[in-house]
Amino acid sequence: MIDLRSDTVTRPSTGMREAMAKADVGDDVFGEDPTVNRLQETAANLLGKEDALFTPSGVMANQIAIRCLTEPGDEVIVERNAHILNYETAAPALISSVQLLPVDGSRGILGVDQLRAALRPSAYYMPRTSLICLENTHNMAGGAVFPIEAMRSIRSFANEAGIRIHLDGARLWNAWVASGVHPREYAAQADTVSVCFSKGLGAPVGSLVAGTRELMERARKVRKILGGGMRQAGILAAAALYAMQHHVEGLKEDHEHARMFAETLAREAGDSATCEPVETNIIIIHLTGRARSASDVVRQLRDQGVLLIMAGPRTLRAVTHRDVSRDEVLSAAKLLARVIA
Ligand code: TLP
Repeated sequence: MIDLRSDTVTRPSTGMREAMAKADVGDDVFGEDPTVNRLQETAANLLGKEDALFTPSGVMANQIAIRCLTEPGDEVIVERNAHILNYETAAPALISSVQLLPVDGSRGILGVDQLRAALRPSAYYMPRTSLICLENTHNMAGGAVFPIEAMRSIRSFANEAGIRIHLDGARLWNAWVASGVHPREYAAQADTVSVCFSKGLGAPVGSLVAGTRELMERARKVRKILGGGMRQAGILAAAALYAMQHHVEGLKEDHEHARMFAETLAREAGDSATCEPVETNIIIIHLTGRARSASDVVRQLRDQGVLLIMAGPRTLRAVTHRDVSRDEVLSAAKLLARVIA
């Protein structure tokens, strides 16, 4: 099978498994796992934040941040196709008792004028806007990189308006590799930032949220409430450390493969499909010809050994990652072109 459903499907590399096996561990609920502590320090330092907290998933990292940056009854501005709005099972309502206000972005990118228009005036009968969530890279916008200048403008608007910012940086590594802008620069535009080690970087489990020491103290408590207090988690933290040290550079190749996938599809499928511009490792494909529904295409491709996911009734998503080769990516694109042409 050529599995392009997500960059989460990768298996730990041999070096990563060795690092996991050798990890020094302790009970992290007591704060005594040396490898978890090392990961949190290393990541906080990379992200230019005072502290960081290891979490089992990206959803938990995002939800902890939202809980720490809002009060019940607040409103949180999100981009309409954001992961937090669409794929986190209404967790902000369940966990933080907040309401999400979706705003249409352009390839996931929000402008200051839009945010200003979405900001609630201060009135007792209205929700209080307290947080903006951004996503970089933006998953459903096709791995789009949020330009650092746009983030800086949002940051200064938010500062003036007294609103805080959370950055869902599940794929901040991809943004770094594609743009050359250091994660510290992106993270500086937000109060909290989440990153994932299990997407693209090949770790089996693990994400992290970073921010001030004070926020991370609250975050530790929220993680415990959510059942995310882990014990000898150093085995997982070792994979995350290994991923940061050894697997970031390889993302360049994933990006290259994604571009080649889109080019091959454009060449072979003619006007049966169009792709969103490819900036990183995600390809969003719109069926534009006579091709049936995206679900039919997914089924037919599966029968021929290629896995993609549906991203809409006539939209598909393919994601390149370290466990698929250039040849596999190219043959998947050719097969897709045959199926839809
Ligand atoms: N995204 C997954 C699916 O849930 C769609 C994927 O295959 O892309 N933020 C962003 C931007 C994400 O893309 C994801 C995962 C998460 C957060 C959540 O991470 P996990 O799955 O570790 O909770």
